[in-house]
Amino acid sequence: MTIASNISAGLDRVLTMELVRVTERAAVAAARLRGRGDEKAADQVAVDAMRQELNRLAIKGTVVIGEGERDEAPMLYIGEEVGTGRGPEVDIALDPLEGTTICAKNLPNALAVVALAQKGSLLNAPDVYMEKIAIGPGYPEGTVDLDAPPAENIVNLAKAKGVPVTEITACILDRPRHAKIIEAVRSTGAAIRLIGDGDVAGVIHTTDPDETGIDIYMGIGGAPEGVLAAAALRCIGGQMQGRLVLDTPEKIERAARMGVDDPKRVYRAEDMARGDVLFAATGVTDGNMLAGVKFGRNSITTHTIVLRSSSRTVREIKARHQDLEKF
Ligand code: VTB
Repeated sequence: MTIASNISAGLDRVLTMELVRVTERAAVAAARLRGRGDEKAADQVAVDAMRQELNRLAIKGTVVIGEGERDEAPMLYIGEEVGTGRGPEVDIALDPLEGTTICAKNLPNALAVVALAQKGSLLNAPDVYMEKIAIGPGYPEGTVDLDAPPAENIVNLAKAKGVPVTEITACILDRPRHAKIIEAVRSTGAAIRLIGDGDVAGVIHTTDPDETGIDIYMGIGGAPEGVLAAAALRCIGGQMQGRLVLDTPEKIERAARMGVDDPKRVYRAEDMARGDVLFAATGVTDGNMLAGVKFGRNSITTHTIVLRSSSRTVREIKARHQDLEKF
């Protein structure tokens, strides 16, 4: 298949498996620094490892969601070109260590994450906040709405799920800015799982409530994390809405430079990650969906989820790595 026909037919299937190596390597590097209280060091090794693996892929890739803007991030900055340069032109969203604090404290759900899409199909979100709401697959369109009161969303979700409100659990970042949402959700009788960080995992967890215990994600988190979560939801199914928090002229201007012409726009998952999307996440610390990296005497075990939007395939890959020199 030629590169041109690859693009028109979607992304090369082989890339799905190649992407697994990218997050595996980043996760193993970060996991070596779990629980050491050093966020920066854990992030740095994950970035190095992810960049090395990305540069092995047969793609002409551009980082659109990365470690920051060029002047503030020496590696995997927005606009950095990655890959061998021979292959399809793709956009990449990444977070080599989503949940640096979680990793430093060795708490659940730190992930290494990457999403890949055809060029021009990922929202180029500035590093600002995003209001988010997400639920898993199987609910009628419009079951929840970013602009509806939080209590109403919870009640509508319970109805759509066919359970009492008390059986609904919302995942919310534990931040003072969420005091009102937390109060409103609790007033319905629903439960809340307050998380310290890691809202990419929080959103993904809504796709499998039986496994994770999470039905809905609500609240304000990072916009780059929002695009990554949207990419995952595009592949698994589910509904998500997000709106950039552009509360100063400077942020509006910065977003405009990145192509955001309507600062108040509500993006659905399919607006943030369009077309054929691949997504991979490897557990760094043990989590509700993915096990963390395990270091054995003669092997290292990783647990990865790898997804593709066009086929909606959800693959879980538990890998035992025995060539330890590579890590
Ligand atoms: C969330 C969380 C991330 O940033 O997006 C959060 O998922 C939002 O920012 O893991 P604040 O910490 O300022 O609330 C992280 O915590 C870090 O990127």
